Amino acid sequence: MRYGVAVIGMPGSGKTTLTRSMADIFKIIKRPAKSINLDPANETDFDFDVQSMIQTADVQEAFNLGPNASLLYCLEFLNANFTVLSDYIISQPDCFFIFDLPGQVECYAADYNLREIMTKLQHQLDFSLVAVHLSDCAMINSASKYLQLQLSTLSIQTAFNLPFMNVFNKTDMLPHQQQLEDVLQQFEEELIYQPEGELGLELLQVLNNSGCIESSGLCALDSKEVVQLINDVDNRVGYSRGQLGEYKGITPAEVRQIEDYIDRAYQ
Ligand SMILES: Nc1nc2c(ncn2[C@@H]2O[C@H](COP(=O)(O)OP(=O)(O)OP(=O)(O)O)[C@@H](O)[C@H]2O)c(=O)[nH]1
Ligand SMILES: [Mg+2]
Repeated sequence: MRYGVAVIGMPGSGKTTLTRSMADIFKIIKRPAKSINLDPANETDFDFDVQSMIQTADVQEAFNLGPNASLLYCLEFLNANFTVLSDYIISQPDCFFIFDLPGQVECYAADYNLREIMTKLQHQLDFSLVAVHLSDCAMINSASKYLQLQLSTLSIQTAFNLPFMNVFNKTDMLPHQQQLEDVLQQFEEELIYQPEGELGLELLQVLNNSGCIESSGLCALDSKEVVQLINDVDNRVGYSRGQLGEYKGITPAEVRQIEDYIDRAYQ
């Protein structure tokens, strides 16, 4: 069994920041981990980068395509050449994998390649995966935006055949240090006053009853919050600390130090 987390979400929501924060914490807690960039338009500096296979700029030029169509082309190419990715993963035994995925909704709503790639990871490489879906708190400034965002998240969730964690990132950007729950509650109450009030409320009820859009908050720049997220991810994928042999060859005092570091995230 292999373990990993797929970080998805809208452009600019903090996927790459979270990928890096998790990789940094894995170093501190001595968990062997690899970061995999599956976004052909991302920055570089990953252990495996899809841009070593194909680049959106080249595709745009070669086929005279726009940025979105060339992104979809790259994902199709990656899917067709999945063995390049799988060979890399197989060459890295006993590692936890963090996948940084593209943010454009087209990749999920109107295309099947990312879903197929995730399914291949599960079925061909025996991955236990969870999707962490990020939304940007700063983007939800009205009740109707909130509803829109939750519906779009639901559509992405249904496009993926994976356990799903819906996370509002950048909680440090909430105005006047408000709590996320209060902000979301306020939007839910405000929905009644929207022109499409009844429809909005009914949609919200469907979302709540389905239980699939349970949200939590995060600041991807705060290491304590990222440690807590990692613990939630571990629970969702069924990973127990130490399982990848991260505590082998270190002294009991060093193990204690790591446990203390993790415990401090909850204080
Ligand atoms: N204040 C704050 N800024 C954040 C947080 N997470 C990410 N950012 C910032 O948000 C910006 C976008 O972050 P990225 O990690 O590049 O977002 P992304 O989702 O990878 O973006 P794309 O790959 O372009 O879709 C950067 O300036 C980050 O520093 C957070 O929790 N709080
Ligand atoms: Mg990114």
